[in-house]
This record gives sequence, structure tokens and C-alpha cells, in this order.
Amino acid sequence: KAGHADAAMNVKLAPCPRFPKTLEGRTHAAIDERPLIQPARLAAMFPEVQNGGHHEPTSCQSDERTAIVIPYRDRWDHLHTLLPVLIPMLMRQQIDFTIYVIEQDSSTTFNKGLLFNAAFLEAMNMDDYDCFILHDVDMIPLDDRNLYRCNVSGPIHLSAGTNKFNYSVIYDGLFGGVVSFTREQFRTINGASNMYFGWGGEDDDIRDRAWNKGFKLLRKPVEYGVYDMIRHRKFGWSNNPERYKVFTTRLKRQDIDGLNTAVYNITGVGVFPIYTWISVNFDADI
Ligand code: BGN
Repeated sequence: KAGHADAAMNVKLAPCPRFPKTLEGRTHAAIDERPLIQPARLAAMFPEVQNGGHHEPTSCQSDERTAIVIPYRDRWDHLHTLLPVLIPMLMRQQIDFTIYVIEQDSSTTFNKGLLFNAAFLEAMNMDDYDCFILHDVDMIPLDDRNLYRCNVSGPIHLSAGTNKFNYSVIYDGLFGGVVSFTREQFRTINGASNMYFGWGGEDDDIRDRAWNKGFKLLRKPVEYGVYDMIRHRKFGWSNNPERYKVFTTRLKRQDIDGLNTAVYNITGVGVFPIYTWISVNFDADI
């Protein structure tokens, strides 16, 4: 009996190292060299990735379960340019991850905050995650030293530098692009505001929710917190003119507008080989 216990102990995996040896550092591929790879081929390229877009390290025990949340509408090319970079990077980083594409399936103006809330609630229904990476679909990570992990002292802004802003932090409060929240942080801040329709402001709002609840705001160094943003066809076409007005009352609304008031309809769930796809709409009278 004791022998069996010993054998069982031996197969128990060691904790994953803080800095995996599999990291490669900064990539030098140019943005227009990045191919769009359709899902069937992606699935064939990464047979280790399980249904729903799940993978966990096989050589060590990860201490964090991570949901990658990608808000989406009508950006097939962006999504399938991001994934061929993101999936192998997360595997090199030895992250225990599941990829969620959260699609706004309605013609109402895009609402990223509400998509974040819906994805958080639905992902937590499907499984238990410790860490959420909120990831714009057009942000291609350039350096795998930018570990996709959470930190208990505060949410992390991972996309410090992008090509669009010459790889520098354009203003100190910048908090958009790619950010991470622990499950508890996201719950404590009551998630994101549901009130930003269209481009701009929702990221400044979620940043202020975090400091308002006493979290430190962390940022990766631009040495490796770097991304290429895929060029949009018509950049800024749906700038939200109302955003300044909504922003003014953000802290008063924090506890009454967010995760606890997110209203959406699920119109489809697909557990595909490389991602879990959840479609929602925010249409009236639901
Ligand atoms: C800011 C936007 C951010 C955006 C960055 C970078 C606003 C403030 C509205 C109250 N903020 O100006 O949302 O991520 O630019 O493009 O518009």
C-alpha cells in the first residue's frame, strides 16, 4: 500500500516555474507577415489544444486557471490572425487556459463592457477560473515574456506599448487593449460598466473602478508589454459621442451598473476545437 502511495506521489507534477524555459522573447515578424489561419487548420496545427480552446501544461502543475476573453463582432480576419500567435505563446508560457470568444450578435452599437460581464458570468458557469485576460481581438502580442497571469495586488495593463503609439504608453491612465483581473478583483469592482456603446471610455471607466475599490494598477514594462494593433478598415468609425457624459458619473454608478445588472440573451454557444464561442445580444424587451 505504501508503495502505491509513493508511486502516486512520484507522478504528481512539480509546480510550473515562474519563468518557463520555453520562452523565446521578442518576435521579429512584421505585422503583414502574419497569416490568417482558418479554424480547421489551426486545430490541426495544435492538436494538443482540447475542445473549447483549452490547454494546460503537461510537464508541470499550474497554480492558476485562466480564461482568455475576446470580445468580437465581424472581425473574422483579426481573430484568426491573433490565434496563431496567441495559442503557441500561451503554451510556451505554460498557462492553463481556455479561450472564450464572446460575440455581440446584434446590430446595436458595440458594447465591450457588457460583453466582458457576459463572458465572465458564462465562463464561471462553465468552469472555475482564477484569472481573466480581457483581450481586444486586434492586439497581437509580440513578446512571450509578457506572461498572461494575474496579480492579487491589482489588475494588470499588459498592452503598455502598441505600434499605433510607437510602442510607448500614450498617457499614464491608459488601460485598454489587454488587461488581467483575478476573479475576485472583477467581482469586487462589479465588473465593467454596461453603459458604453461604441468606441472609447469603457477602459478608463474600468480602471477607475479598480482604484476606487483600493486596487493597485499594475503595468507591464514596455520592454515586453508590446503589441501590434491590426489596422482597422475604418478606424474609429463608431466613436461614442456620449462617453464623456457617462464617464462623469462613473463612480456613483459603480455598484448599480455592472456585473450585477448585466442583461443579455444567449443566442448560441459553440464548443469548437480552438475556442468556446458564445453569442449574446442586448436587444430590447428581454
Ligand atoms: C482615450 C480613450 C480610451 C482609449 C485611448 C487610446 C476616452 C475617454 C472618454 C471619457 N478614452 O482617449 O478609451 O483606449 O484613448 O486610444 O475617450
